[in-house]
Amino acid sequence: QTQGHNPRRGVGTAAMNRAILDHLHFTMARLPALASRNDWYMALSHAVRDRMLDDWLASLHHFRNKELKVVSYLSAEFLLGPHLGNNLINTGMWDAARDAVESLGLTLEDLLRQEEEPGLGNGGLGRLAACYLDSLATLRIPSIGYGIRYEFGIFDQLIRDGWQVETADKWLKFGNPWEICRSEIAYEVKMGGHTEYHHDADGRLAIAWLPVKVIKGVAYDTPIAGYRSRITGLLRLWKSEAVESFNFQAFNAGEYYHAVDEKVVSESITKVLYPNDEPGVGKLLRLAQQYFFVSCSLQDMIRVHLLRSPRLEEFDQTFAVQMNDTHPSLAVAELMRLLVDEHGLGWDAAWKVTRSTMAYTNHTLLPEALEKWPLQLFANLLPRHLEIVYEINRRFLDEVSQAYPGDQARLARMSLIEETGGKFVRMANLASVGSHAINGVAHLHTELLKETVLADFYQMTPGKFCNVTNGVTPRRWVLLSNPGLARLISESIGEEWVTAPEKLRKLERFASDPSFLSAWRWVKDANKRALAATILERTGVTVDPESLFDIQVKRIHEYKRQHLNLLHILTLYHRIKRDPGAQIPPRTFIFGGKAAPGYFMAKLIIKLINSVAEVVNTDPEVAGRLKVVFFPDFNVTNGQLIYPAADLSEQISTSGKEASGTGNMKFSLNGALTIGTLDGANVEIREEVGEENFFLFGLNATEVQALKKSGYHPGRFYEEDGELREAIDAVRSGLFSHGDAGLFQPLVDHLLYDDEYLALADYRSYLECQERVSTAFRQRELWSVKSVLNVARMGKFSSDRSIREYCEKIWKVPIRPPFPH
Ligand code: 26R
Repeated sequence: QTQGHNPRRGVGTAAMNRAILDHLHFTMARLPALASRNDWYMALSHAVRDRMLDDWLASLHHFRNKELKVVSYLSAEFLLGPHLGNNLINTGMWDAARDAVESLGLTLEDLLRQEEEPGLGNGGLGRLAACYLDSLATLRIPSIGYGIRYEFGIFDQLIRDGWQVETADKWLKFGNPWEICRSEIAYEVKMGGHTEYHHDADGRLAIAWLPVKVIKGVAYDTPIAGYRSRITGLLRLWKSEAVESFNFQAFNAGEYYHAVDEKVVSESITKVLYPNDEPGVGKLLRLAQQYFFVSCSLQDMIRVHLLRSPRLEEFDQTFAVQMNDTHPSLAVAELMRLLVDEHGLGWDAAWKVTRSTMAYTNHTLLPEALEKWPLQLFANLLPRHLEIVYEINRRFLDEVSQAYPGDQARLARMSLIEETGGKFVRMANLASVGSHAINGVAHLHTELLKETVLADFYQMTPGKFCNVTNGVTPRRWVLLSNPGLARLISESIGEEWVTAPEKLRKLERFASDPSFLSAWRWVKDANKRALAATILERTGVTVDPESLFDIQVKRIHEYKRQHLNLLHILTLYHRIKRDPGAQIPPRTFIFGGKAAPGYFMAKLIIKLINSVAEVVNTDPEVAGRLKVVFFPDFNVTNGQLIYPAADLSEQISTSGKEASGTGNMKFSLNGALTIGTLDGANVEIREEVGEENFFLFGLNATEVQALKKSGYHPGRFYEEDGELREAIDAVRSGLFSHGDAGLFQPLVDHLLYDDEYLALADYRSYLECQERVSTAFRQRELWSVKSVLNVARMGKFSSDRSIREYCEKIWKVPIRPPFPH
């Protein structure tokens, strides 16, 4: 080691160069000449991580500071995306790292591509949690994200013969340089068995839970860099292990194999993320996952609290706990158990502090997605928690009947236990009763929540309800993913927008500056060319970067209506075939998204997209005019390439079904215009960017409800609209399935006889709106003006704003002044 140079510190190019070589040697044990790309990636990442440690260790100290309340974000999912690029951006080490890497004869781009992203989430909910961690650290709020260290995250999607094929996501295969295993931070989690009551020496009633199984949870910590904030947040994920209670006295071969079996079962708890983002029948392993991570997290919080104060009645002054949907809602019962059974608090004191600690965010109105666990399954895994749930329920229903005497129906609806045909524990009710605050994730969503799924709770305790509209981090979703746009913006209005996105408004002035507009257009075109190159590489399809890039990327779901998008494509296809002179600007339709492996209709939609693509892309009569692409394996990494390249963002869910959406924000923040319904955050996006800069179509939520109530007959729309009939008939005829008319029959039947999500009802309105899009795209300069105005007016949708609102309305955590630069 060169004298005076500490390879662990120093952020200049030369220091980084030495640090990378140092890690290649001492951490990876490789000679430069023999190093693989992964070796270099690991060496660089370790060098970057070293440089985050001073701030991190200082930040961890905040947990012991009595003056600071810590935000604890409980989430079964964190869809982080790759760390390296983000950490380089947030710490300000990008340029030094790039130059250091180049001085070693490598490129940073290449090393960035080496990282397997941690895909520890399904979609919106998990990605939101990741954006919130970024904002918490940036805003210098002491925080911990608690979750599960899945050994396999969301599956990788392959497309074979047009069908989705799932493969295991082996993200840890080459090692994870960002996590630190803290073997000494570990907790035991009990499962199964039964409870016993006895009187202790003082004659007090004592409760013992005698489990059949005890599992150990070990903490794996990942630092989360704030943007130039000198604060590094903590993501603490739990891995399950067998407890080391091997009985060597009774050792024999049988015992040995039994012990190894135990290890396998214990480790299976955190093996794999459930890929459903729709209802699943109660799966024991999923309930075990939820309980496991909630219990480890709360035990950890109690340990931290006791470092500050012996009084657990003051737990709510140490932590504000946010439950990300109902997946962590067992926290209500588990905190009660820990306080009452393990720490000797009385019920009333424990309940008071539990309630004032907990808050619950709801992320879906789909009734079938509301979690409920079969009572028997719950009882078998968590016998003590069921007793606690019953006691919470008994006291709660007393309050309800006092407030609404004689209202049996209401009592049945609000009960934590569903008893109509099979018994279930209702997790949304548990979360609502156990929280002091309940929030939806967009204005419309919160209103509907109050009118529908949580109406009874709203009527009883309206003051608990509030809205916090979602947001996304401009660091990952502009600065990192769209450096060209970020540079253009910063050159024009300065850099403050990165942490103060309301400053983006200053761009409005440039919307009338022709040279700015052409630079803007140039950036978008470069992004489109980059996407086109990757599309060619991954799918073999050549697309024209001059064409309108019309993109829908998100989980595949009937309520999101990818099939409505398809009906538009089919109609354009027929129009061009019928009238080759039709004035239709060239479009490239790009889809991406995963289907839950057990969701047949979603998988059939993927097959149909690919089948339509095959026909359209090879038909000489539409050559140069229409292209259809299914971009495989949509994830955070691919999103970073796709959002910046969009001209048009498809946000076309049935109004009232999409709680918020966050992809809608990413597109618009990157200069795409939106075609969308009045659903979720689309409503607020349109309000912000101005109705003249947003393509609105379709029924609104009230009209949707009314149409359903009056009896919806999709067949009538089919019969009365010739173009719609033509599109559906083409699918039915086998045109896209090599003559196999049966292949898409289930999808067609679903549309004609059920169409739960009103695709046919919105078809004509959607088509007319798409014509307005086409017309607008022909006036390219005007389109660019709208694009600039979209970006200029998207400041509200920074996750920094969302986090500030959580601090004020829910967590009661002071907002600290911005870090002085
Ligand atoms: C019950 C279980 C199988 C389950 C149901 C639903 C698991 C996961 C989900 C996914 C839901 C909760 C989800 O991801 N919701 C999305 O949350 C985003 C962030 O708030 C919203 O933007 C998006 O509209 C919403 O669908």
